[in-house]
Amino acid sequence: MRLIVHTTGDAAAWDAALRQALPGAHIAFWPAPAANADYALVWKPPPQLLRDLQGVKAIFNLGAGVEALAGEPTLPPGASVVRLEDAGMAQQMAEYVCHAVLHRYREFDLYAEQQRAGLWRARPRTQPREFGVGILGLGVLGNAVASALLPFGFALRGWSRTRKQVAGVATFAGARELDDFLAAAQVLVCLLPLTPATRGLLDCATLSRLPRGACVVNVARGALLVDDDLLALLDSGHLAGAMLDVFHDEPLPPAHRFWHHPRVALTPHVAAITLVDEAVAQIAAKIRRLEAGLPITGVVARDHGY
Ligand code: NDP
Ligand code: OXD
Repeated sequence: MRLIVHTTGDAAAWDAALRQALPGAHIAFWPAPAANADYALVWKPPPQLLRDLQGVKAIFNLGAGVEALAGEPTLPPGASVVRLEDAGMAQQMAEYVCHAVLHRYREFDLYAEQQRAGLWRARPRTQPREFGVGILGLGVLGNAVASALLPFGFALRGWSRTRKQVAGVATFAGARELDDFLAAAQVLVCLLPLTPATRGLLDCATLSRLPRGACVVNVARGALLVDDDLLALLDSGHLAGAMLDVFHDEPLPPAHRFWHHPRVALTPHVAAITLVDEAVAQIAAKIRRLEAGLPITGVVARDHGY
C-alpha cells in the first residue's frame, strides 16, 4: 500500500507515527511522485498534488475543517475526502470555549477594569440558567463543547443545518430559526465549517440579533466572520467582546485592528491543534477498514462542502 503525505507540520513525527501504525506501507512525502498512491494524507495541499491523485482510494485531511480541499477544482472528482473526527481536538476545543464562556459569565474583563481603577466592588450575580450560550454548529466539536458546558447550568442553545436533539440544549435548525437562536445568546460560539453557505454568516445583520453586551467566540474559520461588521458592533457597544482564534489571513497581518482592539482577545489558531499520534491512529484504523471493504465515518459530503 502506498501513502503520499503533505503536511505543514513536523514531517518526521508523522513519518514515525505512520510507520508504526501501518508497518509495511510505503510512505512518501510530497513532492515525491504521488500518481500511484493508494491513500493521500494532506493538510492545505498544493493543487499540483491533488491533480496527481487521480487513482487514489481516499484523501485524508489532517484536520477537521476541509474547506481547503472541498472547494479545490483540481480535486479528483470521484475521490473520497475524509476528515478528522475529534482525534483529540474535542477536549482542546472544550477547554478553550469553557474558558471564553466563563471569562464572560464571571465578568473578568470588568473586574480587570475595576482593578485598574483601584475599585473594590462586587458585581450582581447572574444565575447560570439566565445566561444564554449559543453554539453555531452541533457536529463533533459543537457537541463536545455543549457537553463540557452542561455542568455549569447555562441556558445552552445550538444551531445546525438539520434538526438535532442534544440533552440539555435547546436546538434550532436552518436559516428560518437563526434569529430565534441568536436572540438569547449572551455568548455566541462559532463551530461551523466554512462552506459557500456559511461564508460571511457572521455579518452586521446576524451579529445585531445578539442581545446587547453579547460576546463572540470564533474558533471555526476566519471567513465566517465579516471583520469590519464585528469591529463596528464592538465600537458601538452593542457587542462587549470577541475571542478569536481564526482569521481571514493567517498569520493575522500586523496592521489588522484586531491586534490592538481593547475588546478583542486573540490566539494564533491554536484552539484545537491536530495531535499526530491520535490522528494517525484514527486514519490507520480507517485505512484498515477500507482495505477490508468496510465503510468508514467522516467522509465529506462534497455537495455540502463539509
Ligand atoms: P462537523 O462537520 O462535525 O459539524 C459541523 C456542524 O455545522 C454540523 O452540526 C452541521 O449541521 C453544521 N452546519 C454546517 N453547515 C451549516 C449551515 N449552512 N447551517 C447551519 N449549520 C450548519 O465539524 P466539527 O465539529 O468537527 O468541526 C467544525 C469546524 O471547526 C471545522 O470545520 C473547522 O473549521 C473548525 N475547527 C477549528 C479548529 C481550531 O483550532 N480553531 C480545530 C478544529 C476544527 P448538520 O449536523 O445538520 O449537518
Ligand atoms: C482543523 C484546524 O480544522 O486545526 O482541524 O483548524
